[in-house]
Order: sequence, then C-alpha cells, then structure tokens
Amino acid sequence: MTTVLLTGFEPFAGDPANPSGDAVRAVAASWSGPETLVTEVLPVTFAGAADRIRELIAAHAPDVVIATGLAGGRGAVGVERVAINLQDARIPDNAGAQPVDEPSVPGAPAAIFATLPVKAIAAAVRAAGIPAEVSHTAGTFVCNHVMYTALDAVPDGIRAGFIHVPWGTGQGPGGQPELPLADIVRALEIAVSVASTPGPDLARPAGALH
Ligand code: PCA
Repeated sequence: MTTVLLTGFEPFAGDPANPSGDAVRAVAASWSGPETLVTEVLPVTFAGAADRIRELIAAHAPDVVIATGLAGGRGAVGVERVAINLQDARIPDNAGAQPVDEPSVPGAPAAIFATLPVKAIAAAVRAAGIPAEVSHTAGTFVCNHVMYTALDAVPDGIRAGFIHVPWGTGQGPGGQPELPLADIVRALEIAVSVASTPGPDLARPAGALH
C-alpha cells in the first residue's frame, strides 16, 4: 500500500485564503484512490513548517511526499523541479521571522532536484484540461524551504517535491490569474496518482528558455 503525504499551507501575507490548504482539505475529504493519504495544512513559518514536515515524514514514512503552496500571480499549476538551499524572505512569515540569506539546511548542497516525476505530473494535469507546467523556481520563501527540507528528510528512493498553485476563483486580490478551486483539487488528485505510479519520468522537453 502506497502512503502519500500531501500538504498545503494556511493563508499568509494578510491574505484571507490560501487555495493550497483549501484544496488539500478537499482532496482529503473526498479521497477514494488506492493510496493511503496523509494530509496536513502547514503554518507559513520557516521554523514551524520545516519542523512539521520532518515530523510527518518520520511518523508516516510516506512513499511519496507532495507539498503544495500558493504562487499568486501564476496562471498554471507549477510542478517544481528544484529546491535551493536558501531562505531569503521579502516579507515576514506568519511568526514574524524574515531570514535573509540563510541556508535551509546548513552544510547541505546548494540545490536538490525534486524526485517526483515532474514532467509526467504536469502532462497528466494538462491532459485533464488544466493549465500546468514544470517550474524551475520555487522562490526563496517558505515553500522553497519546505520543499528543500522534505527532499533533505526523505530516504533515498522516496519521491518528494512541491506543487505551486494559482489563486482559486474569487480568492485573489484581483487582476491576477485564477483557477476554479475544483481544478486545483483535481490537479492535486492527479499528482497523487501519477506520483504513486512507478516508472521513469517522461523523456520529453519541459525546460524554459529564460
Ligand atoms: N506560498 C508561499 C508560502 C506559503 C504559500 O502558500 C511560498 O510560495 O513560499
């Protein structure tokens, strides 16, 4: 039995909502797939979120870890390819912490690639009619920190990574792309299923020119 850890985030930066946490709650409420799903909505705090994802990985020994968060301003679901070992916060987190140029994990490599089949996930989400792409930056805020921490924490051979989602319809500040929350929920369900299917990632281009 495959165990999947799926996390989202609470609202941050004074926003009233975070579609990642809402979508993870919705996936949990209606899940009927063969995988055992462990879900949690993480605090948007560098220290708290990293500690908690390490605890969840240690407690549940998941086969797959998919953390998710909001990328306000993006129009497509972004399957992140790489986490960098850097905390550089343009705004304070929800505990008031604002680390600048600190490593996520001292002494660890500068970057770690996602071990999820990122191209296959993006392609399967697109095949469902939902905009999706492989993304090459998860930023330098709490999402990147959680992605790096998860990749640092999982044993070899365990699939882990991060998916950024756009605003849900009606949630954003206006003037920014939005997706129906149902599409975000569906995208995460597809990601769980594709990530739980063994086999290599797609060998087709998904890079960016800039
Ligand atoms: N998005 C932020 C942190 C929490 C979230 O949902 C980020 O991209 O870092």
